[in-house]
Amino acid sequence: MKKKFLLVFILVFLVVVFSACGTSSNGTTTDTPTDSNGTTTDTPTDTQPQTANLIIIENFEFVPAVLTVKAGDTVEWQNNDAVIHTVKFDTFESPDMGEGAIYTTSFDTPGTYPYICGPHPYMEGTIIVE
Ligand SMILES: [Cu+2]
Repeated sequence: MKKKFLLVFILVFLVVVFSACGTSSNGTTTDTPTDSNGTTTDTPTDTQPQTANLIIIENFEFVPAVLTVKAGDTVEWQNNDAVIHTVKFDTFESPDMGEGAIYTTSFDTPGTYPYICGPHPYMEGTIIVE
């Protein structure tokens, strides 16, 4: 009885020792370089109210060239070019817009409002107010 107990004890001891060796050798070889990819997503859009009616001025173009809005809506132009652009309608024109400048105006009356850029009249856009 005592001998059998001792044998079982030794067996259990050996199993524990071997399994411990096995896990330690496995655990030290696993590297996970995926952390650097997952930590770069920042969304700084919370600080500024989002305008759906945004027109980007880029490469001497209004994008989108034609924008349809609802009466009373605000429209925003953002100049991403390094040169000065303006937003020029028949009855009014924005101030000179340098790089990064934003011009905002609203449209209360339904209609079709074509516009150009003052310094570059070949730049054309249209606001359709419904
Ligand atoms: Cu221009």
